[in-house]
Amino acid sequence: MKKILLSGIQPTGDMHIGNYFGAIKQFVDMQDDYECYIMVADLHALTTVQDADALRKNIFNVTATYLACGLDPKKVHLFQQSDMSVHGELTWILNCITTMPYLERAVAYKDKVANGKEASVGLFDYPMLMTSDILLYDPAVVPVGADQKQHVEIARDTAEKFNRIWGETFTIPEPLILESTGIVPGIDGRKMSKSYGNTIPLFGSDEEIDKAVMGIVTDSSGDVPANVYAIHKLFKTEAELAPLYEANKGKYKALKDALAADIKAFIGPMRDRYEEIQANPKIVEDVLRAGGTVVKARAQTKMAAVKKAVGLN
Ligand code: AQP
Repeated sequence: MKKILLSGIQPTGDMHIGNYFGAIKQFVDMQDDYECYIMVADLHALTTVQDADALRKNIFNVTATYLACGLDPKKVHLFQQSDMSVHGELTWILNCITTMPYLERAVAYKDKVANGKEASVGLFDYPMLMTSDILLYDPAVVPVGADQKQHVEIARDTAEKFNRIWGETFTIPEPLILESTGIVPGIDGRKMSKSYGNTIPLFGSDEEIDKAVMGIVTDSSGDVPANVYAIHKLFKTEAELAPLYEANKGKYKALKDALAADIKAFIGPMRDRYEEIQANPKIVEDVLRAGGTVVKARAQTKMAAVKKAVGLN
């Protein structure tokens, strides 16, 4: 029997190359070796996207991105989180064994408060919903970017706590974070993030890719523009890059042009497929419907076991 893998992406906006290298690429690389549950985390997205048309469009686009990047719905269970009402049901049970001070230590929540914003109850409770997303499928691994490590640790702690109180019910999941792509830098050198406005779009037009690459922040103190090189390493090996950077010492424009060309060559075939899917929306509808049916049966079976364990049956 194959080990189980679970992960997901929030439909909160256009996918960027950080989402691809930090998460989606792992899903594609692992789909033959694991039984994969990959979701569109639309309930999580509600903490930020509160425009119904925009959310629908984003859900479609994340699913289309999964398919365009090479996830095969015949091998992978692709589903929409909100189709599984048991994720919310389990969240309530887990809320009841989780303390407020414990969740107050969650980085996403702390960052928001530190930036002077009022966090919604949904954002505060986000780690518990994510814990439910994970535990319902008993995954051995959860491939994520480094920013999500703490959330997987919360899932581990909560599974252990549940098992202590009510008996062995959940598998303890492991985060899977690749050192090379755990934090993909954005064009300003910080972590690439939609909310920082420092992204290179995954399926942008050539012009959008050129514009983002030309905007990579460089300083004139050395031969190699560090931010350009850090992103370039995602697309070519260091051995492949060495002669290019040697021949173009200090020529930042030439190096940016080479990076933009490499990004376009790499993304081109996936972008073509993405555009085909955009022109044929039924592909996405069919995939989510079929995935949802299979996943629902599994999630409900697990939830029945949880209810029995806690005395709610
Ligand atoms: N820069 C990144 N490097 C490595 N991994 C990344 N991920 C996101 N950005 C990077 C990983 O992509 C997956 C999906 O993440 P998400 O749905 O939680 O989106 P996100 O992390 O919220 O993406 P953003 O762009 O950073 O959104 P905002 O700005 O809204 O917070 C996860 O596995 C994540 O680690």
